Amino acid sequence: MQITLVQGDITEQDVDAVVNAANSSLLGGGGVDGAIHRRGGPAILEECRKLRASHYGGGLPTGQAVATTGGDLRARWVIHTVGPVYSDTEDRSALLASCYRESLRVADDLGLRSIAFPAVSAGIYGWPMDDAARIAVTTVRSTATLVEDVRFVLFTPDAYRAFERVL
Ligand code: AR6
Repeated sequence: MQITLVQGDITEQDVDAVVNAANSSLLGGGGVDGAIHRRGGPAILEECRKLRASHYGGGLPTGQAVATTGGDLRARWVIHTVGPVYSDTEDRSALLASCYRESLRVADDLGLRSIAFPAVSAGIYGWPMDDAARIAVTTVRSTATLVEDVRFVLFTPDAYRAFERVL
């Protein structure tokens, strides 16, 4: 597996799947979630609503992942995962690691070769970037997968540098 770092906008990536740092409602939000739904168009939300009705009446649990169409994105798929909200008092890193593992498992189920991840939980959900980067990279490295190209797409220079230090 090759791991690469990109500074930029995940919605522009030419990969099989982009991962969305969603919330359990799957119905959109701010940050990377808002950007993906804006650029990908209404087909993504439509599939999210269907998934809620068919499988996730109570919402997608934290640490799990599920795929929809990529709509108008270059990526054919969006894999939605729900990161944990950062906590000072409770160690939720296993849930954050699960987001990366489960996203790769969904990609494997679909037979995908390339995937782009944002820094899940490291925005609105408040996870310190250095720690989020460490969990992201170590989890992806230690996951058995057929995905060959894993791209971390970091929105800011600070986030890029945090991932660079870990790599
Ligand atoms: N491309 C790549 N990275 C981005 C982009 C983009 N277009 N936009 C933001 N980021 P966040 P979370 C970075 O807040 O912390 C939503 O409302 C951002 O700078 O998107 O998991 C959901 O609906 C940060 O480094 O996700 C949830 O309610 C990283 O992506 C909640 O936010 C993640 O920030 C999830 O919060």
